Amino acid sequence: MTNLLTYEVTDGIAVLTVDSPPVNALGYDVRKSIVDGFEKASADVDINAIVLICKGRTFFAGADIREFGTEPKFPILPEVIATIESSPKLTIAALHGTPLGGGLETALACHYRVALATTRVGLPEVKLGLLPGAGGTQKLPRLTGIPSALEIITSGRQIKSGEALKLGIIDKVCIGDDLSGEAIAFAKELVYQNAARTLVSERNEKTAEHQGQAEIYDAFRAKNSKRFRGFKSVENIIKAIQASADLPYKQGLKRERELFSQLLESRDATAQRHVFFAERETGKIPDIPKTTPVRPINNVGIIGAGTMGGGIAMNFLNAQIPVILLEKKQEALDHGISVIRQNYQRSVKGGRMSEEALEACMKLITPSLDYADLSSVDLVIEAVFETMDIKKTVFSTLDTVVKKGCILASNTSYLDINEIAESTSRPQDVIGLHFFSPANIMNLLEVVRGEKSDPEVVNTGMRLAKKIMKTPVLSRVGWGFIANRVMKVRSYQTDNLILQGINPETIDKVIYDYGFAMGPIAVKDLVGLDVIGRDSGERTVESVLVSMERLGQKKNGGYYDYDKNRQRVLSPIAMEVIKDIAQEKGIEPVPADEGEILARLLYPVINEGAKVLDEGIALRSSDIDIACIKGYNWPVYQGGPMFWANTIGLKKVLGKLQEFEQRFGEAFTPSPYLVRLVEEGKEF
Ligand code: 3H9
Repeated sequence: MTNLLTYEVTDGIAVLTVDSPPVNALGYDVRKSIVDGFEKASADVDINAIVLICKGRTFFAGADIREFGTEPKFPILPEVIATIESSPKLTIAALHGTPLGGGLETALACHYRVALATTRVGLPEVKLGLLPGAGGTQKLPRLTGIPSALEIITSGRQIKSGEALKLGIIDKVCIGDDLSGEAIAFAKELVYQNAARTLVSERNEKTAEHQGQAEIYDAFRAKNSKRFRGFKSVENIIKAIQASADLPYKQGLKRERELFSQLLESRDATAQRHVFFAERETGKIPDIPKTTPVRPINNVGIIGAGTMGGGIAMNFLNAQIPVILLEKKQEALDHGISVIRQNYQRSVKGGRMSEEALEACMKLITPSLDYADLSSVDLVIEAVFETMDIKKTVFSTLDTVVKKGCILASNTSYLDINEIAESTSRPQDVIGLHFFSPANIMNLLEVVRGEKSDPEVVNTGMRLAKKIMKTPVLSRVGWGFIANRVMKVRSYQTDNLILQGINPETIDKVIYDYGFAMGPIAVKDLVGLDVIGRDSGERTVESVLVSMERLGQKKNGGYYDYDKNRQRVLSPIAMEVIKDIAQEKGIEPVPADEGEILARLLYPVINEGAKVLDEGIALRSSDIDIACIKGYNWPVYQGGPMFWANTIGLKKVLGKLQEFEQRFGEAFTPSPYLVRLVEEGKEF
C-alpha cells in the first residue's frame, strides 16, 4: 500500500481514502493505491462493502494529464476499473468537488455513487481533444440514455448533484456535508437491505431503446455542425456512444479504446493539452508570489457607459459585485443602462438566465453623473474615448476623489499606462485592465503592469480576473499590449493581399478553414468599416467604401453584399474600389496559393509574438497563445500561434519569413529572437 491511501474499517465497511493533492489526479501512484486497497478489502472475509473517497478539494479530477504522451505505467486506468468491478464486495464511491473524466469513470465502476450537494460531475475529455477512454462512453449512456450522453460528453459540461441524481448518474445526494459519515451509513443500509450489486456495464435498458438508430447521431451532428466544426474528438465521441447502443458492452469498450487511441497523439489533443496547462500558467508571475496580498474588491466604479463600459460592468454584476456606472450626460447613462438590460433580456429569452437574476443584476448598478460618488469604491475602471488627453483628465480627477488604496485601472487598448499613471499622485495604484469586445463575452483580460504598479495591485488584478470568469494574461506596457499587437499584423497583411489581387473570399476561406469562426474580411464587415477604418486618415479601400455609405453588415454591405438572412456575396462595387486603390498605389497583382496566403497572414503573427517576447512585454510564449485564443478566438485545436509555430518547425517559419521579406519588404523581417532560437535549435 502506498502512503497515498488510508485503509480504515468501520463495522465491516472498508473506507479507502486517497489523498494526492492538488486534485487527486489518477497518476500511477494513485492508480496503484486504489488497486492495492481494493485487493486488500476484497480478500477480507470480514468486509461487506468498500467506500472509495478522497481527501482534499475533490474526488479524482481525472487521469493525470501530465502522463499523456509518456510511456504508460501499469496498472493503467482501465485495469484499475476492472479491479473495482471484479470485487465481490458492495462498492460505493463517495463524491465531492469535481469528479471528472477518469474520476467519474472510476466512480462508475462502483455499484453505487453518493455525492455532496455541491459536487459537480462530468466527462470533459472533449476539452482535451480526447474522449473518455476508461469506459465513460459506454457507461454514461447506460445511465442517462443516448440523447443526454451525447449532449453531456460532447460538451464536457459539469453537472451538479441535483441534475446528476435525476439523470441517474448518482444514486444519493447527502443531506449535510459529512460525506464520509453519510457514505458509510449508506453502505451499511445497502448491506442490510442486501441491495442489488448490478454494475453499470450490466444495465442495458436505456441503450437498448436506441439500438440500430443511426439517424439519432446524424441528426445530432447536423444540429451542432457549426459548434463541432474542426473538433476531431467530437466525431469519435459520437461513434463511441453509438457503439454503446449497437454493440455488447465488451465490444463497445474495445471500440471506445480504438477511438481513444486514435486521438491520444493527435494534433488536437497535443494542442488542447498545451492550452490546458498554458491557461493555468498565465496566473504565475515569477516576481509576484501567490502569497502577495490582494486588495479586497467589493465595489467598482466604471467610467463610460458605452459598449465597452457597459460590457465591463456586466462582468462585475454577474459576479454580484456592485457597480457605480458614471457618465457625463444623463442621456448616455440611460442608454448605457438600457443596453445592459437588453443584453440580459436576450439571455432570459434564450433560457440562460431567470427574470429574477436579471433584476438582481440590474439592482447592483448605481447610475451616476458625479465623480464624487466614487469616493468609496475599491476599484475604478476607465472606459472612455481612446485619447491620451481625455484619459489623463479622467485619472487626475479620480486622484482627487477616490479613497487611499483604490485601484485605478484603464481599459485602454493602445495607450501608455505609465503616462496615464503619471497624471495621478499614486502611480503605484494604476494598472491596465484591458477587456476584449464584447467585454461581457470574451474571456481574455490583459492585466497591464506599469513601471510603478505595486505588486499587490497587479496581483489583485490577476485574482480579480478569475472572480469575473476571465483568464488573466499579464502584459508590460507597449503599443497594443499582446493580443491586439500580434493580431494587428494579420490585418495589415489582409489589406496587402487584397490589393495584390487575392480574392477576399479566398482570404476568408483560408482563415475559416484554419479554424477561425470567420475570415478577417467578413469580420471587418461585421464590426463596421467605419469603426475599422477610423483614424487612418489615408485613402484606403475602407475609407472609400465608408464614403459611399457602405459600412458593412449594418448598412448597405461592405466588402460583401448581404441578403436579409445575412448570406453574403462578394460586392462588385467593393471589387472595383479595390482595383482603383491598387492602381493608385501602383500595386501589381501577385498570385498566391492557399498555403502561401495562410503563411503570409499568420507567420507575421508568430514573428510579432517573438518580438513581444524579446521585448519582455509577455512573460512566456504560452501567454501569447492564451491571449490569442481567449481574445481573438484563435482555434484552440491549433494551440495558439506560438504553439502552432513549434509544430510547423521554427526553421521553416523563419525560412518563409525570409523569403517574404525578400519579396515584400520589411513587414516580414524576422525578429532577431526567432533567428536566435533557430540558430540554437530551440522552440518557443
Ligand atoms: C481523462 O480523465 C482521460 C480518461 O477518460 C481516460 C484515461 C485512460 N491532471 O485548474 P486548477 C492541476 S482526461 C494533472 O488551477 P481549480 C493543474 O494543472 C482528464 N494535473 O484548479 C493545477 O496545477 P498547478 C479529465 C491536473 O480548482 C492544479 O491541478 N479531467 C489535473 O480551478 C490545480 O488546477 C479533466 O479534464 C489533471 N487531470 O479547478 C479535469 N487537473 O497548480 C481537468 C488539474 O501546478 N481539471 N490539475 O498549476 C480541471 O478541470 C480543474 O483543474 C478542476 C479544478 C476543475 C479539477
